[in-house]
Amino acid sequence: MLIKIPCITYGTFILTLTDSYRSETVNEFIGSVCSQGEEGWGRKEHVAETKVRLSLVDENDNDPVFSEDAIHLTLPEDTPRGSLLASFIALDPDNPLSLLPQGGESRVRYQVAPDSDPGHQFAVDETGTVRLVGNLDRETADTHNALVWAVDDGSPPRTATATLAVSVHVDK
Ligand SMILES: [Ca+2]
Ligand SMILES: [Ca+2]
Repeated sequence: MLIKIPCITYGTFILTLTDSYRSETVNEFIGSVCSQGEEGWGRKEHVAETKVRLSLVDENDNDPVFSEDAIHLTLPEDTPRGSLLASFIALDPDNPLSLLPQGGESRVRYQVAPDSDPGHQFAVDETGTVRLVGNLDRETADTHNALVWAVDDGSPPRTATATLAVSVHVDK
């Protein structure tokens, strides 16, 4: 993208972007800077031109986004440990094409919110897959609402939350 920068006679100048560019879509500008001598544009030897390359640094201004905010399951009480229960996928809009260590980079890590799983019965791996890692006991709890966090790698990080709702029944 080429941006226009007004010519100046002499001195220093400050470049100001007057539009709100988003670095998720544009991360580099090339503009021309020129200056004219005291006699104006009539004498080419007093005209100098240089190019300025501007790179935008992405800010982490977007939360990750889950493809599904909630998954509801009904499970038998004797569901074995290690069973795959659900898969959550979250993407981060920040700087999705960049390999530079800035912004969110579209990488997220997953975590089960500790307060939502006091019995440590659910675990999520780096792909967003949730497994049962404890025993289900209908007499202790017949429903569970485990919150899955997707945390981006921005600074500071931003978080999105999805819910895995589980109803426990006795398999007869
Ligand atoms: Ca951003
Ligand atoms: Ca982000």
